[in-house]
Amino acid sequence: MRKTALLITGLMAGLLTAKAQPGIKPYGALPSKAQQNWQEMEYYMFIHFGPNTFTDREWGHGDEDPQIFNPTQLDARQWARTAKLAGMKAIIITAKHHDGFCLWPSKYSTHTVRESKWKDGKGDVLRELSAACKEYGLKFGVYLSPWDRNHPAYGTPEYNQVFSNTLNEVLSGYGPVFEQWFDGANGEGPNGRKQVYDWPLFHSVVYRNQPNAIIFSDVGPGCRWVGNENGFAGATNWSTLNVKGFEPGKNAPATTILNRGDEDGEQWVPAESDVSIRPGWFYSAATDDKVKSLAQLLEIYYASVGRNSNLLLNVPVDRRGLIHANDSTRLMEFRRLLNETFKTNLARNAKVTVTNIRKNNTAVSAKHLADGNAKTYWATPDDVLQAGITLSFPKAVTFNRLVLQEYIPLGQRVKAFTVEVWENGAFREVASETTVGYKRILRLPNITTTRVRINIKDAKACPVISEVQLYKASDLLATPEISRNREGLVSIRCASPDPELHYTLDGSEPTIASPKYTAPFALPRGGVIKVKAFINKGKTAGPVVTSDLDIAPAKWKVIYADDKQEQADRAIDENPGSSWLSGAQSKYPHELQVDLGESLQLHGFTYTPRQADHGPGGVFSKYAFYVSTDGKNWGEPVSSGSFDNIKNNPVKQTIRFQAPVNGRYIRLVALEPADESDSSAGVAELGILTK
Ligand code: FUL
Ligand code: CA
Repeated sequence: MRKTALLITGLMAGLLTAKAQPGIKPYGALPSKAQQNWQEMEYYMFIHFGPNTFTDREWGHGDEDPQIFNPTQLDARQWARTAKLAGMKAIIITAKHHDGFCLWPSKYSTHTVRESKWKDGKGDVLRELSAACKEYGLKFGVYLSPWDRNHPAYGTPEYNQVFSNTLNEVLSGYGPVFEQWFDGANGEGPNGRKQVYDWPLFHSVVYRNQPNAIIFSDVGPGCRWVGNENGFAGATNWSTLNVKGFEPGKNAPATTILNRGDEDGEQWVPAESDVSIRPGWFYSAATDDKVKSLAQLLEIYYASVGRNSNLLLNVPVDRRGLIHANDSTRLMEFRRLLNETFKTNLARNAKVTVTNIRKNNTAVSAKHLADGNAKTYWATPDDVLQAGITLSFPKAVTFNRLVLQEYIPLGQRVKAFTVEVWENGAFREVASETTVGYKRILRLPNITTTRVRINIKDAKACPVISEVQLYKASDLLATPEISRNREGLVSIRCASPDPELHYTLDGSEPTIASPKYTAPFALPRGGVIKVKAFINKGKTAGPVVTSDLDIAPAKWKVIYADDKQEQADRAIDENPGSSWLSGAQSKYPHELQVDLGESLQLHGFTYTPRQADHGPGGVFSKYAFYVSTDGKNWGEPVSSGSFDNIKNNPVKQTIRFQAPVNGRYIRLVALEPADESDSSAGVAELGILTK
């Protein structure tokens, strides 16, 4: 009875609203309910784990002995606990990477945990992880690579059915899956052929089993790759994308488009930024001291979550089957910092006024802008595309972070906005930006003011804004940076005001009692430098920064470059910010020959590719490396092969030889570009390993 009465009142209210309150017409492509929920997750964990963990590779060949997969203490609950404490909302695991190895005992493969040593072949990583996620209240997602370097059927039409059976097995066997991560990579299989993927078939298997799953790929349909593996979305970032005529992989839109989306794009395909907490996607003991610093993680956070993108942060599990303490410690520091930063929303105390308001619509109110609730909003009349929001404070506040949110169920609308603050009787502009989307966070210097004004300068349709928030983040103790010049002089720099830098050269962790850095010092023969920044008389310390240096290139000389010889020196100037690049007219192969000025025992070499900020091109994926005693007779290569995943993740490559070789001359030949259409080869730094 009471229920009915309530229902009737509700209905009547609904009718009244419908009459008196002109609704806001949705604009453009819209998110589904599943996409809205997904967007609110913001931050979750990626886990790369498999045979590569045991072989120190990024891309396994698929011919690895499955017996090598043998984690000694695998504990998926530790992964889930870590993710939970880190404030992440889910875990996505590489159920099958390019090597084809299945982390569950698949019926459709003979290269799985069943064939491994782990738990005598009775284990199932997906079973353990999906249960652990459930226990810790996390969502569970799977990465499955259609590219399979193991499966004998790969490269034949039959494989599409095999892959969809495999998918079906995963998506029907482990409970709800919130995201299906499809890697677009399409390389050769064991028979040397590539596969023509049947995407419509794969998608139908996903939706049949998991109707609410978000499908990730270069072109969605659920969410899209952000165009790089650095975790950086575009400052302008539309959640809409033109997808017609595009496919994941080779036929994907340009990475620059993926990075910012398409204004008025045909479909709602929001960005997901994927990045690893270490240089590579898979665990390697060699990167234990290369876990990203707090400062780097913050850059990533503000460039992803702060730019209308979700953040998928990879935390690779180690050979024990555990998340390494270096990674989990950093994740906890990061969580603490984010919690502190976003604890007190200063806008809650503001009086909010707006220049325009949608009339006769009680759902819309200026108050909703600062109520801390992203489901309530303010909007202008249909024909008003420019409007201002002012937050006024009874007493001056100091802030340095501004959060803006659009109410995305009605579409993404804002094209341009500025932020102004009241100072000495006038408004001063402190930011001029473009898109907002689900969430935009601006980092500003510390500003003390009684009034903050946001001017929406342009929008696709009447702006619908759900939140304006202000925060004050504390200053972060900056991370020291170690660099060495060509002559071997080491400098340590740190941005934050006057930290004391203490360092060690014996591999131990620096304390306030370790030598204090005051001026550059010589380390021409290399060594391990560890540095830590201290403030407050040593009471506060930053993280340890390690640099493992080999012999400095003081005596080195380029004796031959196939092109642009005059710039070849940049490849051996100990400065990764400068690079040698062969001309655009030139053709592969390309090469550099270097005289080391002395005969040395060489254990390997390093190649730092040109970074995107040097300009496009020059990254190569296939190489041959030679060593010679006279610089004339080179013989057979000491090492040749490919740099895995270097196109998308162009980090420094370290190649160790099978056995050490003596010589005075080295020769690096670039055999194939990472990007088929690129004819030039570049080297930011070429280095050697003498240990
Ligand atoms: C890429 C892969 O090739 C990498 O190995 C890694 O899995 C990354 C997340 O996606 O396409
Ligand atoms: Ca350089």
